Amino acid sequence: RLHRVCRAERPLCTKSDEVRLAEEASKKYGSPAPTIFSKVIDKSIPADIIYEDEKCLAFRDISPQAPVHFLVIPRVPIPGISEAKDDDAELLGHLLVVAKNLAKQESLSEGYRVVINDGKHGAQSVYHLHIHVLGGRQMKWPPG
Ligand code: TR5
Repeated sequence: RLHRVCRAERPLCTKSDEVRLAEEASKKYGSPAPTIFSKVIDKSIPADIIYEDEKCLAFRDISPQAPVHFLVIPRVPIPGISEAKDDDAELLGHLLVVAKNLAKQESLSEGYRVVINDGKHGAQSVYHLHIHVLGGRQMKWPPG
């Protein structure tokens, strides 16, 4: 499985690395209000984490809207896709690659839906960028 335990196994991903990431993020994005996902990242609240690496982590949605429903989030607290910078292209690409690798790992061979909600009209509720991956049932179009 792709699941890797950050602190235990990856010397790159130390506490000071997290502090450095936070400093870089605050230079780039200001200081966005911390969300519940910051607590998932720092493990101060439990989550069903299915994957993590130095740039991102993925965990199961607490209120699944499909038999498989997980979120992929960057470690840096970008509030939403509309606030990502053009030079985040590599990170954004990485999140998508992780999403599709995990979809395969979750056996979503019949297909799946990838969603990013943004802002009020997008019905975003947590202002830490996240990619939803939903699968295991037939999706409909258009979404509500
Ligand atoms: O509405 P948007 O696109 O912002 O999606 C936010 C998603 O975060 C929703 O699907 C929620 O169900 C999900 N969510 C909210 C919390 C949470 C979570 N997923 C996993 N773990 C969670 N914890 C611990 N706490 C939440 N408040």
